[in-house]
Amino acid sequence: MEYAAIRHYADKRYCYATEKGHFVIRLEVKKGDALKVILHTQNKYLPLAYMDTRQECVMEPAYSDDYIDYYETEVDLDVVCLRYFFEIEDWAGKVVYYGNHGFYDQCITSIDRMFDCPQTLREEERFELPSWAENKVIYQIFPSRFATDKEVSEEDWYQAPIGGKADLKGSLRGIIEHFDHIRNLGVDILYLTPIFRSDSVHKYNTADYYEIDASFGDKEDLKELVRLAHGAGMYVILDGVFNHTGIDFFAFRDIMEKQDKSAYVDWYYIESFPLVMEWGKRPGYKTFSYAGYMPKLNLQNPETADYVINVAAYWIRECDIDGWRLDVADEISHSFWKRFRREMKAVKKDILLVGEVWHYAGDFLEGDEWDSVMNYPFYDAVVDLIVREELTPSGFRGKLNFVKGNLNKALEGYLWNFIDTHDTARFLHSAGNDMRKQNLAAAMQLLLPGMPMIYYGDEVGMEGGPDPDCRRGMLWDKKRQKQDCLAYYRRLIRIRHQYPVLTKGIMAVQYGEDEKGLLYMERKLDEQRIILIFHVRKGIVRLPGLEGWRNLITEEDFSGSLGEYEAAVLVPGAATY
Ligand code: ARE
Repeated sequence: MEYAAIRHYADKRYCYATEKGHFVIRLEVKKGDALKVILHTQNKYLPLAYMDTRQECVMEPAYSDDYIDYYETEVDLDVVCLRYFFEIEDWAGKVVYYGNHGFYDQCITSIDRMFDCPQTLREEERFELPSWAENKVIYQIFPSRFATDKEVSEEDWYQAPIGGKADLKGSLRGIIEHFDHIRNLGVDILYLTPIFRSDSVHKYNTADYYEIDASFGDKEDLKELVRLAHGAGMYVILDGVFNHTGIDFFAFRDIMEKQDKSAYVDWYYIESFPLVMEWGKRPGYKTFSYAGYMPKLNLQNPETADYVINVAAYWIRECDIDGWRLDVADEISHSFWKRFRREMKAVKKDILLVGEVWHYAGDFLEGDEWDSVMNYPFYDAVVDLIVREELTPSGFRGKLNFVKGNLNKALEGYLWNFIDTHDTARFLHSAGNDMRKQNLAAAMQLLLPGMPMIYYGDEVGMEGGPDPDCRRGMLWDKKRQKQDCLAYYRRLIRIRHQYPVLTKGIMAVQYGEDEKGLLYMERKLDEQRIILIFHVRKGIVRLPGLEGWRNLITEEDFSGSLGEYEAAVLVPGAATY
C-alpha cells in the first residue's frame, strides 16, 4: 500500500456537510491499493472507553481517476465535534489505521491520533447553490454576430472567414426577434458575452459599465429580453468583465489626462509615468495578457472594488438578470470574490455566479466565492478523446472523475460543460468537419450531469476556426443550416429534460472498453434505468445482450451495434418516447 498517496484533511474539501446533520467524508487512496476502507467515528468529547458510541461505516470507491480512488461515505451526525480515523485493508490482507496524518499498525486508541471535524462549523460552511440552475441547458450568444434588426446584406452577414473587426450590427432586438429559435431548441438559459459600451466587436474592453452599447440597443431592450425569457421559464446571464476595463473608461482616461495627479491612479496597476500608449511598446501598467487596451483594475483598492460591486448589483436590480459569468476570474483575488458573493446574494438570493478559468479551479469553489465554473477540463477531455484521439474512454472517465473526486458533490450539476466557445475554434472545425464527431461530443455534453452550454450556431452545424473565425454571423438562412443537426440537438435536449435519471440517477455501472473505443454508463433513479453508450472510434462495434432496449436517439429499437463515432441512449423497451 502506498502511504504517500493516502490523503485526507479534516477541512471542507474532505469533510463537509450537505445538510444539517448529514456529512460527506472523503479519503484518497492510490488506485487499486485498497480492498476495504472503514471509517470509525465517535463524538470527540466522549471518553474513548464509551465503545457503544463508536460507529463503523464502510466507505465506497465513489470515483477513480488514472491514479487515485476517491473513497466516500455519507454519515448522519449530531455532535458538536466529530473525531474519526480510517482503517484500510489492502489485497494482501494487511491492515493499516490512518488518523491525524499518521499510519498505525494497531487500531487507534488515543485521541491525538484521530482527525477532528467541528460539525457546526462545517454546517455553516455548507455550499448553497441556486437550485433553479442545476443541470439546466445554456445557450451562449455573442451579441454582435448573433442576430440583427438592421439592414445587413447577406454577403456581409455570411462572409467567411470573418475578421475580428467586421461589424455585422448584431443587437439585443435581433435576439428578441429570433427568440423562437432559442425557445424551440429547448434551452433554459441565455448567456450573453459583454454588452456594455465598448468600441470593439467583442466588448471585453469596457468604456462604460452603466450603459449598454448603443449598437446593441439600450436598457429597455435588455429589460424586454429578460421579461421575454422569464415569461418562457428561462433565465439570462451576463458577462462581468471586472478584471480590466477599456482605455476609454472614465478612470483610465482621467489618468491619461492628469497622469500621476489623477485621483484614480490606485484604480490600476500603474508602473511608471508618463503612461506609454504606443503600439509595439510595453505599456507602463498591468494589462490583461499583453492587451494594452485592457488595463488591469486594482480591486484591492476598496474604492475600485465598491465601484465594480455597485455595477454588478445595479444590473441585477435594474434588469432582474439571473447571473454573472465572471471574465478572467482566476486573476482576481479570493478576498474580492468572497465579498462579491456576499453582496450579490444580498441583492438577489439565487443569483448564479460562474467563474471563467481554463484549469481546475477548486480553491474558488468552496462555497464562499462562485457557484460554478466554465468546465475547461471537460472541454479538454472531449477534444482529446474525439478530436485528437489521444485519450482512451477510460482515460476520459478518469479526467471527469478527477474533477468529481476533488470538488464538492453539490457542484456536479452546475459545471458548465461545453465543446467550444467564442474563445476556441468551433468543435466541428477542430473535428475536421466530421458531423458525426460533433454529434458524439454533443451527446456527451447534453446527456451527462452539469450545465451544458451550447455555443450559438453549433446546433445548425456552423463552422469556423479559432477566434475571430469562430464568431461568424449566425446561420439564419434555413438552406445554410444543417437541419438534421438541429433536429438532433433538439432531440437530445428533450431527452435530457424528459429523463431526470440522466442527471439525478446514481451511476450504477460505468466503464471504458478501450480496445473497442467504448464508454458505457448505466444510471438508475427509482424505477427508471437508462444506459448511455459512446462509441468514440472508427468501425462498427457490436453490443450483444441489449435486445429489447429502445434507443432514444434513433427512436428505434436498439439494433445491437453502434457505428463510427455514435452514441446511444437506451431505455427498457416498454418506455415511450
Ligand atoms: C485577441 C485576438 C485573438 C488573439 C488574442 C491575443 O482576437 O485572436 O489570440 O487577442 O492576445 C477578448 C476578446 C479576444 C481578444 C482578447 C484580447 O474576446 O478576441 O483576443 O480580448 O484582446 C486566457 C485567460 C482567459 C481569456 C483568454 C482569452 O485566462 O480568461 O485568455 N478569456 C476571456 C474571454 C475572452 C476575452 C478576455 C478574456 C479578455 O473569454 O473572450 O478576450 O477580456 C491557455 C491558458 C488560458 C488562456 C488560453 C487562451 O489555455 O491556460 O488561461 O486564457 O490559453 O489564451
